[in-house]
Amino acid sequence: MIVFFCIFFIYFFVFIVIFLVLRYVPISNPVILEPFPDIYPRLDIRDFYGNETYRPHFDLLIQSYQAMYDRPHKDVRSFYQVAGIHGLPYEPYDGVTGVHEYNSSGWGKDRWGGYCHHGDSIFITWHRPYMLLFESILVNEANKIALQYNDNEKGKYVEAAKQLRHPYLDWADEKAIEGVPEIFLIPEIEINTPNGRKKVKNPLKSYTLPVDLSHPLEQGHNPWDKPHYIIPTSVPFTPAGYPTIRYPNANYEDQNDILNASLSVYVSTVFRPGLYQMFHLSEYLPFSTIGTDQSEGTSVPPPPSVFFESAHFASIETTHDAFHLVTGGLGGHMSHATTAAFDPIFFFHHVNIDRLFALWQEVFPNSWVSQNIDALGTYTEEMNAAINENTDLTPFRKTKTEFWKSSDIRYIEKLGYTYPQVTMFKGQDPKILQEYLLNLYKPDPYYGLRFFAKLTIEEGKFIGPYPIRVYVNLKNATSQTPITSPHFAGLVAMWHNINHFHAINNICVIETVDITAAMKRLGIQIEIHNYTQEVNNATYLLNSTACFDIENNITIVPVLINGKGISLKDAGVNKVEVISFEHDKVNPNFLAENTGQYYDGKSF
Ligand SMILES: *[C@@H]1O[C@H](CO)[C@@H](O)[C@H](O)[C@H]1NC(C)=O
Ligand SMILES: *[C@@H]1O[C@H](CO)[C@@H](O)[C@H](O)[C@H]1NC(C)=O
Ligand SMILES: *[C@@H]1O[C@H](CO)[C@@H](O)[C@H](O)[C@H]1NC(C)=O
Ligand SMILES: *[C@@H]1O[C@H](CO)[C@@H](O)[C@H](O)[C@H]1NC(C)=O
Ligand SMILES: *[C@@H]1O[C@H](CO)[C@@H](O)[C@H](O)[C@H]1NC(C)=O
Ligand SMILES: *[C@@H]1O[C@H](CO)[C@@H](O)[C@H](O)[C@H]1NC(C)=O
Ligand SMILES: *[C@@H]1O[C@H](CO)[C@@H](O)[C@H](O)[C@H]1NC(C)=O
Ligand SMILES: *[C@@H]1O[C@H](CO)[C@@H](O)[C@H](O)[C@H]1NC(C)=O
Ligand SMILES: [Cu+2]
Repeated sequence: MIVFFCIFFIYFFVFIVIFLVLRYVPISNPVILEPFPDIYPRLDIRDFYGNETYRPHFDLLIQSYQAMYDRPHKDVRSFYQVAGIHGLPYEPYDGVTGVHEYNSSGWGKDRWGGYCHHGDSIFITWHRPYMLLFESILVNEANKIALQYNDNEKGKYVEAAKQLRHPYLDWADEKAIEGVPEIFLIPEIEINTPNGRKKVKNPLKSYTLPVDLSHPLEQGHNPWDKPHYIIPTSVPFTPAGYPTIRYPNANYEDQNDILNASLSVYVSTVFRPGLYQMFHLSEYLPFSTIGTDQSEGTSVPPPPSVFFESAHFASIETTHDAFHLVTGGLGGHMSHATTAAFDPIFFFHHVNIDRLFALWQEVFPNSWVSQNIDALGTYTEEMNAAINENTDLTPFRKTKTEFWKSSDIRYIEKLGYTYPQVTMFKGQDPKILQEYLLNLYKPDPYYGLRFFAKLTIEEGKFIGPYPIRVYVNLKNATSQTPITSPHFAGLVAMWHNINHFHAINNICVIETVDITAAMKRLGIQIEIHNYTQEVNNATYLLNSTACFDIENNITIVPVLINGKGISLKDAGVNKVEVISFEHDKVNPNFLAENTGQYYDGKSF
């Protein structure tokens, strides 16, 4: 008996030791993310798809996506695993675990359960190695597929695979007004494969889940309840065998007409004005993230000379958020941070975000990641952890024992890719690129002043996602008022505040909506005030009658993703202010920094 117990304990002890060793020793063959040996550009999907020059590259892109889809879902190089890094299923990627044990009931409730960063200073840098990981796995597939072509085509395809970089979707291009490019919408596509020309299933339209994603909801709210699917406002449940979707109807089908129509409105009211504002911001934090701690506290407007950065123009993150919302719609995967990465359009969106980041870096080469707090936590990061450029960007391994850090990924050429506009302006005065970009994304119309509504919104007051719409001179605007109304000026997308945010207090999103185009449409007269003469030097307010008062002229309408309205208080809207800037007299593409003027502010 004693002998039996001894043997039992020895076995038990050995088991425990093996268990502990396995946990702390790196797994034997981890995915090491390596830069490409040569630099090639990531191209605009519209040029890429339409251009004969890139036909072989495109053939490879499609087949490589499919190859990632076809890998077993436990394979770290499968689409499922790589997409699963971002949010759900809150499981370790490639053995990278965090400070906590996996707890399926705890993750994603009290803290964020994915690896991705949002609302903090490494939002934009974390997604850089993420895109590179996806792209390098994709190009690896392309290299293998290229070798399968017969000899008279092989050379061409091998070269194309070497040059292949993941294309981007520029959703602020004027062409986006026409809708989402058809390559993301059509169910089938004809390509040249190693076995000749073929019609294949289009992998850029959707990805079909190999296992259940999320958990079943109440009866009626699950895709299998079609044709009477009641679309949930919460994270959708996607059973194995069901595809990702955008604006689903009761039959669980995409509604591309609604997608196109919504995108069209967002391009001119949110995306172009958003990028235009963003390329004015020289400071890293206001540029990069929505997350600002505390509401600004003071109700006294700052003097015109220091107004510019504190206006907190649209950050790249808020404009990014709006694209998620407008592509997913109610019940679509892109609408939720937890599920977004399973829709293939996510990668075209985030490569575009990376491009905008790279362009912004060229314009402001001395600005870089600053210290910040990760209020949400991630799969590996504690909530409220201090983060900076040396924070590990998990789960992206640089070597067997180290992770990539923001400071490693500052220069894209060192990673083996670039973007056409980065190359075009290399070595020139950054002002020239800035002017080019401001001209490219300049919002209409174009005259002396631009007016902005600045919103301060308390994060976590409400479980999103939800847009907060801004209407001009339409006091009775409600959630029913269409965004095609001439009074609709723009919106702030509250995207990433999912249910884990309740723990957070006093974190405010401060964003600025350009209301100039709506004012122009409505024929509102715009006076230019000479701020040096007419501003009261004690209050910084105009001594003349302000041409705007919020009570009468600005209506803020928070709308649930299912179209229902909620009150300003419930939506966390704390404050609205109206400000203006003058266009530069010499170069009207720029807003002149020291011309900021404050009209009115109202707290709710
Ligand atoms: C196709 O791409 C090539 C190489 O980038 C470019 O020179 C050409 O103008 C493009 N053609 C069209 C029709 O866009
Ligand atoms: C998992 O998380 C939940 C919610 O935070 C908690 O109540 C529970 O005790 C946790 N379970 C374990 C095994 O840690
Ligand atoms: C959406 O827009 C794209 C690009 O203009 C177009 O090709 C497609 O046919 C449109 N689809 C629908 C359903 O409107
Ligand atoms: C709102 O006001 C406009 C004019 O200001 C009017 O045309 C419209 O009928 C009103 N709508 C509602 C729902 O009251
Ligand atoms: C504004 O007023 C200042 C000071 O009086 C004056 O120097 C400047 O020329 C004025 N600017 C314009 C555009 O009138
Ligand atoms: C405010 O100060 C500026 C410069 O300091 C001066 O030119 C202007 O006259 C002052 N305005 C008033 C209303 O006192
Ligand atoms: C504003 O103040 C300036 C300087 O004090 C004065 O010249 C001007 O007439 C005032 N404007 C109005 C509309 O009161
Ligand atoms: C603001 O609203 C008031 C009341 O409806 C109106 O008289 C005024 O013209 C509006 N101001 C602007 C700038 O449109
Ligand atoms: Cu995103």
